[in-house]
Amino acid sequence: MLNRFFGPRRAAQIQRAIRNGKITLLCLVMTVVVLRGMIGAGHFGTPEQDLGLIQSHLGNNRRVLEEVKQSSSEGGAAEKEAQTNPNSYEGFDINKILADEEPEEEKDPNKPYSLGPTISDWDEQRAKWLKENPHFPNFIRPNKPRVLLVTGSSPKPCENPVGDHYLLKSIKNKIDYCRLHGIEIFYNLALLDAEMAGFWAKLPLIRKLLLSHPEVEFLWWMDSDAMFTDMAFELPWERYKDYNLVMHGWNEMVYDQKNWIGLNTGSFLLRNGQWALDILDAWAPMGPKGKIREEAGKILTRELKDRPVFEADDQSAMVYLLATQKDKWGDKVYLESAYYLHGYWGILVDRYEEMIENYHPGLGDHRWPLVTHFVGCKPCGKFGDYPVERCLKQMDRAFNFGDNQILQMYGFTHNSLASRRVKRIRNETRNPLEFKDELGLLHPAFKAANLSS
Ligand SMILES: [Mn+2]
Repeated sequence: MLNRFFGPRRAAQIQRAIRNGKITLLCLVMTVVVLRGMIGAGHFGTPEQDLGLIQSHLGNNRRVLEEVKQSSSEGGAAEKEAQTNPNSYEGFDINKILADEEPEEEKDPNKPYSLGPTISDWDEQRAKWLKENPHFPNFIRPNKPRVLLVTGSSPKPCENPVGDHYLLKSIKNKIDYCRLHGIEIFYNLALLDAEMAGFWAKLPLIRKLLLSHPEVEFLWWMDSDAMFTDMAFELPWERYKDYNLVMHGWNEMVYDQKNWIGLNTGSFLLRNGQWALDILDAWAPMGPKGKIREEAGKILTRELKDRPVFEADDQSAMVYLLATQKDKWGDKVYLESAYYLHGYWGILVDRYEEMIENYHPGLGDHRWPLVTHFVGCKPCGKFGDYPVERCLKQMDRAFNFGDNQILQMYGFTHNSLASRRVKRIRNETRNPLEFKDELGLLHPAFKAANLSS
């Protein structure tokens, strides 16, 4: 029988496979299914005959076989079936399983917005907790604070499915950096406070995490549209020992010019403490969506340099807060410009090849930027400020540029910055532990559990 359907050579192979056991046979099932899909049924007998043959050797794999049976309909009906078969993803509409959002409860417009109950003794509460929980120290070593990187995206799927793929690349990129640097990571997909949707959603989230994790010394907020492009750069923690908020920016642009791009809130550090709760409270009032946010947007556009007309955003509000209350906050805010805690993609992405040619990871600045931030690209939204093709192409390049530093640890690299494919950069060895990776990222000193020095 086997000879008739498969030819003598294949029949012999099949008989050997049967002897080798069920696992091998399961692989064969797949092969048969794929071949039949490619060449067309009938050539190997009817589906029932194939299945009968296979089934007789495979008692307990009925489920797999039944699925195979279901998906093996013949001829021109295949396309139509892809649309109607409940097992096919082709014709499925995601909105079927996403429950409609309930209408929001009306808020009293006279009640001032608040992020939560007033807390004024957080430093004391936190100090007591740290004393009682010595196994959760807020410093891993001297000058190595415990850091929680926080990022997230909308609870809904992206407007275009490709956007979700870029979110995946972006979180993979952050997981890599955080693993290498001993940083914890939190990905948020929930809108904790409906009033603070959009760029303001980070505020209630940050407050919640600071209060729930007293062991965290610094919270590092990073937008989903920002990626690490220098995997070897460790932040200069010592420099920030007397500061509570670190953002990329320039003092003159914020305090003198009141320029709305004098700092960037897409990647910043906030030290856990009473000061953080206070500045969050001072930052939040322009956030509630609707009339408040719209009216606040008008003030910000009027008061800040070069700001376009649009509703209040968290970044403009921070510039406005610092510029108008410098005495209150300024001495604890560090505006960093010595390296790219945030780096605007427009001035970086076309220089990656030049950087590879002349420099090396670990510098963090214009020679090898720590972060490339795709401000204005909005890959998950409907409409950005730049051509989609340029955004996605450059996001791929930034991802691969950073990913090459991960792959080199394992002996691979992307074929080019535009390529998903990878190639080997060295041969396998029989003594894998003798190998030291180029950047020392397999066992970097900044990740070591204990430094003797
Ligand atoms: Mn952003």
